[in-house]
Amino acid sequence: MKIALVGNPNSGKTTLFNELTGSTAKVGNWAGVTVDKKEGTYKKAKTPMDIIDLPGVYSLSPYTLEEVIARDYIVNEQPDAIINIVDATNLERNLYLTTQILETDIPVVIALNMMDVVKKTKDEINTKAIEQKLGVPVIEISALRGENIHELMNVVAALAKKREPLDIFSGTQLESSYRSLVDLFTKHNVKQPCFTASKVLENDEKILSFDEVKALQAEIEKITTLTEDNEALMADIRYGYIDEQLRSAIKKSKVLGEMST
Ligand code: GDP
Ligand code: K
Ligand code: MG
Repeated sequence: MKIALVGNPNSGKTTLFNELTGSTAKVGNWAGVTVDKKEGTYKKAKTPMDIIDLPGVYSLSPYTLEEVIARDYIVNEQPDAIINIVDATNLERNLYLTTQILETDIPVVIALNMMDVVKKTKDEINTKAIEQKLGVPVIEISALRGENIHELMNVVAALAKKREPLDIFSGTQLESSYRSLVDLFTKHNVKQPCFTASKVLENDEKILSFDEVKALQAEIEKITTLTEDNEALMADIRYGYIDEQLRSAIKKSKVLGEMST
């Protein structure tokens, strides 16, 4: 799972990144430019998380190189979650970026950083109220002191937990074709390999006409023979799945059942 750190310059991104990734960190460059690209792994979670430190930005507008890099990454790479690191001593200005991040459909957790400083001042921050207004978890941390980091990552993991694609093919006559197609598409980095495999088996013309699928046509034909009957066959498999797996959850009222017959 891919987690991106996004925040203003000097909000503590690098401090948090180092705390999370330790010796696993690698520094490179973003393609074609000399802005640092830092990636590493957070190993203390049940599933290790790939962490990427995006360039510090005040906005997601397209004006600076850093903004374009951050924006392109969020839009094109679709991280599983964003940690929006916010300098709690400079809340209003930092939330300007937050509003833009929250306009994407990617899960977001706000890490309210520098809470060690806030606690020394008389400032009060109503974290729960911010959570309620913005509709995302807000976790108070101190990146510098390593405080509350594990709690932050637990919330991130819960939010970003991958949903496994539904598998309706077990025990059906298309099971082995389905598994081979998923392997093929995964190997060739086709997006949504499971969905694509299922749609190919359904003889879905739109999916079959995608360039990345068309390029694999010869290999697809080795795995399965598609005919117009495939659509009906897939419908049978879907209804079979629903009947077998979900029948017990759908209690039909006897009266209604009798009335409809
Ligand atoms: P970046 O520009 O977002 O990568 O920010 P840095 O990680 O470089 O941090 C900017 C400055 O804030 C550095 O001097 C850090 O030591 C300091 N800093 C980061 N996190 C905290 C924190 O939780 N508490 C305090 N007091 N200082 C912090
Ligand atoms: K800095
Ligand atoms: Mg930095």
